Amino acid sequence: MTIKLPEDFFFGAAMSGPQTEGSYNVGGRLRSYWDMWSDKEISAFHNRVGSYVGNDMYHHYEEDIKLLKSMNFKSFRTSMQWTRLLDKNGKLNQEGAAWYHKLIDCANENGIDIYMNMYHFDMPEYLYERGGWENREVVDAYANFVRIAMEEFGQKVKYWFTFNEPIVEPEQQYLHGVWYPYEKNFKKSINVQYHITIAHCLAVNNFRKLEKAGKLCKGAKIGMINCFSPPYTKENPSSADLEAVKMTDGLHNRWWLEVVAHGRLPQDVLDKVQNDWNIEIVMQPGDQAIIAAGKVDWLGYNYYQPTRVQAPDSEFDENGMPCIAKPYIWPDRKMNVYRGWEIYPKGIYDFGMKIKEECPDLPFFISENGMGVEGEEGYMDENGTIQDDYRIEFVRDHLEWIAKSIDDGANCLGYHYWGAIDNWSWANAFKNRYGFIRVCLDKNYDRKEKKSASWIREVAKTNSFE
Ligand code: BGP
Repeated sequence: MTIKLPEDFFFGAAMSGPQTEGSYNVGGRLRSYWDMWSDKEISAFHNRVGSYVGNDMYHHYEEDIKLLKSMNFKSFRTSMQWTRLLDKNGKLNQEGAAWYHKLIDCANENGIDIYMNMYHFDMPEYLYERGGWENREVVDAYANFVRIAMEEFGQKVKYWFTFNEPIVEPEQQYLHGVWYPYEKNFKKSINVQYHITIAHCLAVNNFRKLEKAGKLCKGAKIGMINCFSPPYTKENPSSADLEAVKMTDGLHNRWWLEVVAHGRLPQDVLDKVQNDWNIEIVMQPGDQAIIAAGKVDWLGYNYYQPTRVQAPDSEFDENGMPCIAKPYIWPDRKMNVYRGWEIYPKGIYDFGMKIKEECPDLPFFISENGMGVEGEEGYMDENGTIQDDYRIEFVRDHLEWIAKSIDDGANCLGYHYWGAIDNWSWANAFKNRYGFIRVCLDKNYDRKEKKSASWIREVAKTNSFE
């Protein structure tokens, strides 16, 4: 059966500055949190490959843009590294700006829209040392960074995004203890989440001011990108299971949806945190008005896996921290064993319908979806092409559910595949490859198409697939 997507539905690629650019110490680039962590503890990174090289896009950008164009992609999301664009005084670093001008010009010349995201987990080291997102002054520093970037590139970048996955740093660094500094402290995590929220809203406000002053392209848009995941629980749940679903959804999903669609924070979540758990979120006078200005023009929705939860064993842990939920293992789940993530394409539909219900006026697009696989060399044929049928199946199945969500009224405008060109994946480094394009680490970061590249090329050309 042929499945058709709307004619104006767009395909594109998602990547980020810190995972692709490399050239970490040229052109006045400052050190980032990732450079710091790599230096402190290289053994935390797969095969001891730290943050330094990305996929060498700094040198390959012209070839990369042409590759994206050849796959009939209309757009490319990357992020501007704060560490490359500004110096330590918060002023423009001309050499860094010059590289971004080259990248953006090249995309524009090739008819590829740049979707410019302003933050992808990459705090400058000197600001991290001042407390990072725990420090409200860093929030202002971020707003300054965004303003300078929009002033510099506002005439040539149409689509701006404030954050990628703003939930990830609070959780990975301060709640689950997975990323440096490995803390498990809900109070810190929720306050970092709050500060990032304020940072987002200030950035939107800067965008609106510049837009009003005629400093941006005609039709410019501002958005936020987040990893949304529909929370599910077991069959025949108890009321405690349902409460676990509600709070998981509240903290991960609704928190951001309410800010970007309605300019407010979810009151039930604030009540739970501040009244039931007695945890202070440090707010300043005037914050409510700042948050009211956080509404965006559209939303990027990253989807990889569903969240399955059930009631926690107790309400608080041994350190007095609230327990929100504990994982529920669905007996029928199908896993991507390399990443440890469940593959559940219907989840992309379920959350699309949730956006439709809860934020009916907010258009969105799938801003990340993809499959990372370890040991892809094992799938290489005699011509050196990776036969990645598993990736074709993964994308196809998700596109089918996206098509259904559009049929059922979701305002989903397009699809960006994550890691269209293999890139560096944080602590996993180059363990799992996501790309339609392979990056040959042993051959100067050469690019080579995988089987999936010709498949997606056809899909993006015709907006249809079998
Ligand atoms: C998203 C991030 C990306 C990317 C992707 C794949 O959460 O926005 O930066 O890394 O996940 O995850 P990973 O690289 O950890 O396999």
